[in-house]
Amino acid sequence: MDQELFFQVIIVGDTGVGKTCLQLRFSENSFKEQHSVTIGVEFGAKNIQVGSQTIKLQIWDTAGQETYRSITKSFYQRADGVILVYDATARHTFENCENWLEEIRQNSAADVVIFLIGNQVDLIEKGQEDRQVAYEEGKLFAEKQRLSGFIETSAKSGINVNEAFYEFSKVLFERWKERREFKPATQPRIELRPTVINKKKKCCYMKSNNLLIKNDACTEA
Ligand SMILES: Nc1nc2c(ncn2[C@@H]2O[C@H](COP(=O)(O)OP(=O)(O)O)[C@@H](O)[C@H]2O)c(=O)[nH]1
Ligand SMILES: [Mg+2]
Repeated sequence: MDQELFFQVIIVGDTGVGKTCLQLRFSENSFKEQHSVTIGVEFGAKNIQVGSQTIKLQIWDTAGQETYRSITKSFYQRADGVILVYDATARHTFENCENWLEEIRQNSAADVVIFLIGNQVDLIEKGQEDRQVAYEEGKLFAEKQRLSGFIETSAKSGINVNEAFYEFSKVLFERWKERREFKPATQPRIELRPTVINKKKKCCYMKSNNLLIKNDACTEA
């Protein structure tokens, strides 16, 4: 049997878009009507089967600090994947996705897998007038930003939630396989050394405004 693979995933996005509910729907298949601000670090985990491969996804929920630049760097650094969520019935949460992406890219690993989710689409089924972000807009944004996937979900009804996490796991698995195949057997060692300028004869250089500059008047070889 294949070894179990373990991936850490974080969910980010504006407050109230349904991050905690998506995490709960996925890991416990439950839904909370009452909004409670997530305090501290919460996570849920679940196994997903991709072919013969078992993948354990551990989903970390934002700790009630859903403003840009307030989530700690370590939160991003340990993530194999990031799920960026907006509420399809609240346009400003979609517009903020650009800021979120900037923050994700500044703080995460270069090859982190990023998925975009437009949540709360159960509200739209009742009447399209509640929709504030077209499906095509979400899709176009994900394509332009070269994200690994886009899907619309409802944490309340459960629409597409398992599908979203399944697709996400597939991409994480593919990325893991690519990394394993292309990793050289022995990593080339690149050592960075500070430039040693003071090894030169002292008279060749002089100090000006705290800068060490070449002294053209120096006659020493
Ligand atoms: N109708 C509907 N309400 C949702 C959905 N997801 C979350 N909510 C509600 O939106 C509010 C915020 O959800 P929460 O998961 O706490 O948002 P978070 O701040 O992003 O973690 C709660 O009152 C939820 O019941 C959804 O898919 N559909
Ligand atoms: Mg929350």
